[in-house]
Amino acid sequence: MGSKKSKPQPIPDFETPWRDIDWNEKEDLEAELTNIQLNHPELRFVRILLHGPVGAGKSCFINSVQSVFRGEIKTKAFEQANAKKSCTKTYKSYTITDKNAVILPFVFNDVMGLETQDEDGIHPKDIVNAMLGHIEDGYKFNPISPLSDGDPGFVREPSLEDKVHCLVSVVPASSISRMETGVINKMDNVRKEAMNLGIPHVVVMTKVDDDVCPLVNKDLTQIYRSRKIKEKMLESSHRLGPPMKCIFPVSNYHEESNMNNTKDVLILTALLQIVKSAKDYIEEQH
Ligand SMILES: Nc1nc2c(ncn2[C@@H]2O[C@H](COP(=O)(O)OP(=O)(O)OP(=O)(O)O)[C@@H](O)[C@H]2O)c(=O)[nH]1
Ligand SMILES: [Mg+2]
Repeated sequence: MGSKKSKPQPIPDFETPWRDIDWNEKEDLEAELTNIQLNHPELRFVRILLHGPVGAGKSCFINSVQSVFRGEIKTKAFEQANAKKSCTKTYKSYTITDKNAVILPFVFNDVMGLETQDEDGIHPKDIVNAMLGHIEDGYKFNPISPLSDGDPGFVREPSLEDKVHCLVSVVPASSISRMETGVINKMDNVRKEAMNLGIPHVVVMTKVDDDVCPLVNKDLTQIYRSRKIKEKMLESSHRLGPPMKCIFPVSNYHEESNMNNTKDVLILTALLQIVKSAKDYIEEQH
């Protein structure tokens, strides 16, 4: 009689959340972000640069942040479903406003997505140019040749406000495992440049709602009980470099027409860490 092989049981999710999160603190997070004081005469805002693979949800994250602060769905930056090539082609700054149309003390820069092939997607040197504040708003990226001194669109003497104060890598939870080595290597080079410049680096892990974990698909508040999501965060940490405490899972507003408190809290938690890191960087530098 052959012994029956028992099927491997899936590892259960965590009994209690492994990261503390208070789903009632949306207003507190919003207030803290709205009232951030930069204490620097040359700065009205911190500049946050988003980069990552094509279709990761960079533009959607900007739109999601704007939606949270306006309390309704906004689509400032163009997004595209199933884009083969990057939908974002130009360098653009996005200010964020509150319900009274007051400009908040953080600005996002959206860039073209990274691709494995060198002739497609943003040139990694242009991400470094952006970090250094050398790229003029509205510049159309050229994947073949990065911007250099003397080219139209090159800002020779960037101000402190033109420079980037926090680098954010945006990666989808649903495809971090499948991300090509070519793209990972390019992201790694950008991270090294940021580290040389002392610029903080945070990862926003998007698409946690996209069939990654049945528990989270059903109820987003269970995100820090989900073993699968933690695995994806660990994988993001290993593949991209930053420690777990710098990885923030979010579910962007991508299909819904109503606001959702859980999404808001996750987005605001990520944003607060980004803005605080940017502020620390400015204080250390000047
Ligand atoms: N399910 C889900 N879909 C998302 C999420 N974030 C973005 N999307 C969708 O993913 C697609 C690509 O999003 P974009 O914001 O255009 O991605 P991008 O990183 O700006 O891409 P490029 O500009 O083309 O490099 C769009 O259809 C978004 O609505 C998310 O958190 N969950
Ligand atoms: Mg985009």
